[in-house]
Amino acid sequence: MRGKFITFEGGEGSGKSTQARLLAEHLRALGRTVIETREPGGSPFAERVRAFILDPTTPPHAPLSEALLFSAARADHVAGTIRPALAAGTWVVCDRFTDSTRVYQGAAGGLSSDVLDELERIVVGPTRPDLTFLLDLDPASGLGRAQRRAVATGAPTDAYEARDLAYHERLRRGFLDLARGSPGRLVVVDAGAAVHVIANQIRTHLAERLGAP
Ligand code: Z5A
Repeated sequence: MRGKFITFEGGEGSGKSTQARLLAEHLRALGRTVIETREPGGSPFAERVRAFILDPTTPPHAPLSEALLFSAARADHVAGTIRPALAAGTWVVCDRFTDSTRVYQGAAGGLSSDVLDELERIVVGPTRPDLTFLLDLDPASGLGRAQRRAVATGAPTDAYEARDLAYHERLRRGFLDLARGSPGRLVVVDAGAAVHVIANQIRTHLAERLGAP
């Protein structure tokens, strides 16, 4: 039986990686085989593209160029990692997917939905998420979390984190608009709550939407 494909979306520091990891651990404890993956990235080629995209020294480029780079990474990730795993009955938990392109390059970058529809048709085809958790958080809090983590780990700020608050507000509105358009797939979760509270809400939503895992 095909595995389930679950994605996490949201702005910077909203806790996607934390919740993706906790959900994967929960599913494994219930006996599921699970892979955790991410975008951009998730395959050797896509990880190389990720390094290029997020490198602060990469020269500025147009939203279309950016969407094509994310799509090049995604094509390899879907074909080489996600599809084979799902076909083998493995559940796939992915940190960001096509909704991020819709919001970062579409809602915030200005690319039309026609272009994004076509890219998804070519790159993703029928491999769509069964369920997506949108971790919704006030951008100032999310950026604060990301900055505290950067100070603690010494990691450099990436090109997206460095953009102003108005840009991050646009991203938040873009994600919430997507959620309104796909209520059957996209579940909005209040990411301002404590980590374990959010994790419990996600498990409850998962069981309601997909049945007992
Ligand atoms: N991008 C794009 O433009 N188009 C696309 O198609 C795709 C992506 C796929 C990838 O960066 C960038 O690529 C991304 C969009 C763009 N923009 N940026 N930046 P990334 O993968 O490096 O970064 P990210 O996806 O934004 O992840 P993040 O900043 O690491 O945030 P997160 O995964 O949502 O959060 P976290 O790592 O789980 O938590 C952040 C910190 O907050 C950490 O210290 C946690 O311990 C803490 N945390 C987590 N949850 C909580 C709660 N509930 N309370 C308090 N503190 C918490």
